[in-house]
Formats: sequence, C-alpha cells, structure tokens
Amino acid sequence: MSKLKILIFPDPRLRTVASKVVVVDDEIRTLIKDMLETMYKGEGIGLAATQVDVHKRVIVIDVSEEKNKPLVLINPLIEEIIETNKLPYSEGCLSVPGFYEELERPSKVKISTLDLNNKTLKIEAEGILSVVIQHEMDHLEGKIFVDYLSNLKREMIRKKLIKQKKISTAN
Ligand code: GNR
Ligand code: NI
Repeated sequence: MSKLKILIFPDPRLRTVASKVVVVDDEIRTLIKDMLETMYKGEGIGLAATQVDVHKRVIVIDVSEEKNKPLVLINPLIEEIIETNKLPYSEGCLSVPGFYEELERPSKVKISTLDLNNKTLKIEAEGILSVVIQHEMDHLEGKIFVDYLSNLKREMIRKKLIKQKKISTAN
C-alpha cells in the first residue's frame, strides 16, 4: 500500500467533477487500499478520490471509534433524503487543514452504491455518517465545505492556506 498526496484548497484540481467507475477492477481496488491508508494516516474519517487527484467516483469512510470499519462507496447516489431536519456538525476537511466550521446537512439519507464486487447496495445513514457521506459526495462534484461559508470566511481560509504553502515550499 502507499500513502497518496492530498490536494490542498484552493488547488483548482479539487474543482474537477469525477467520472463514474465503469467496472470495479484491480486498479480500483488498489486505489481504494491506498485511499484507506491515506485516510487513516491523515486521521480523517472520510476521503474522496478527488482529494488524491484521481477523478473517479470513489469514496472511503470510517466513522468507527476503533478505526476498523472501513466503508467503500463507488458511484454513490442519494436515493432519498429521509430526514430533512438539519444536523449541525463542525466539519473539517483533509484538503482544508486546520479549519473547522459548523454546517447543517440533512440528518438521514438513503443512498445506493456499488461495493468492491460490483454489487449494488442500499445504505441508510444517519448522524455523523450521513454528514460525512454528503461531505464526500460533494468532493466528487468539485465542491468543498468552505463553499457553504460566507465569502469573507472562505477568502480568509484561502489566503491563510496559500501563505502556509509558501512557507512550507520555502523550507
Ligand atoms: O476527517 C474528516 N472529518 C470530518 C468531520 C466532519 C465532517 C466531515 C468530515 S470529512 C473529513 C475528511 C475529509 O476531508 N473528507 O473529505
Ligand atoms: Ni473533505
């Protein structure tokens, strides 16, 4: 397995809309292994392929306490928003390191997805899992959680991350 490099906001590649996976083959399974390793090493609870500059509709998630319940989503679709009531949650993103902001998203969703063996699965997700699935599906559309913030906040975050990048590349 190998750890992949994560793109940092405002990298324009994070705006790419991902393409559907045609067939789940060994190349996709290797990508998933590497994404899981990258997510666990980064101490994230989710990762979309977009974030590692692979523009395919692949997501890995693990919201378990022990970090031993990986969930893989391929070509996920929201089938139904079951609970429209909004769940406030402080969101972070491995592509926006160091910044956390409270957002509200539907608290319960039903999705359909392919599994590692090309089989269609339906999943009902609530709570944090519902939030993370929606956060990751946004990445596949080129959308980042900072897009929901005010222009002022997003600009502040953008400037700070550009500054940090300049410092780290100078060292
Ligand atoms: O690690 C992550 N934590 C998190 C917290 C609240 C809402 C969403 C997330 S996902 C994020 C990892 C990430 O950037 N996934 O794209
Ligand atoms: Ni993210």
